Amino acid sequence: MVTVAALLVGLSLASTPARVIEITADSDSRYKIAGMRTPEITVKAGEEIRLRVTARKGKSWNRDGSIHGFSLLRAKDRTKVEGWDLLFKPGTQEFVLVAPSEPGEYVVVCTVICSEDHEGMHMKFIVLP
Ligand SMILES: [Cu+2]
Repeated sequence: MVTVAALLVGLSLASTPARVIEITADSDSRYKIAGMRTPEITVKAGEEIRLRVTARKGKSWNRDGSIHGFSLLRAKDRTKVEGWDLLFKPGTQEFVLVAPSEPGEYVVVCTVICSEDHEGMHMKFIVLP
């Protein structure tokens, strides 16, 4: 029994798969997360994230076929976080990303004019120390 327990601990330390965060970029120009009335993403600084996105077409989209975007901005000055400027095609897609190293409040904004309600497509993003 002792041996088995030690083995299990060893395995859990050795493999730390990226946490999966599932969001929907919906046809009504809103981000949605299952179980949350107001979608919000919380991560740890420097954490590896697997972002799984299901995108549904709104009333308009980009010429390259992108139907919604996801750009991470620092809340204090609205500057973009490098590596977090994504574009979505219809359907489900995954992105492996590294959370910002600086804890604080961020905001996700859509970068595709996806409908007349596009300006309302944003959500809070918190980075914990
Ligand atoms: Cu959008």
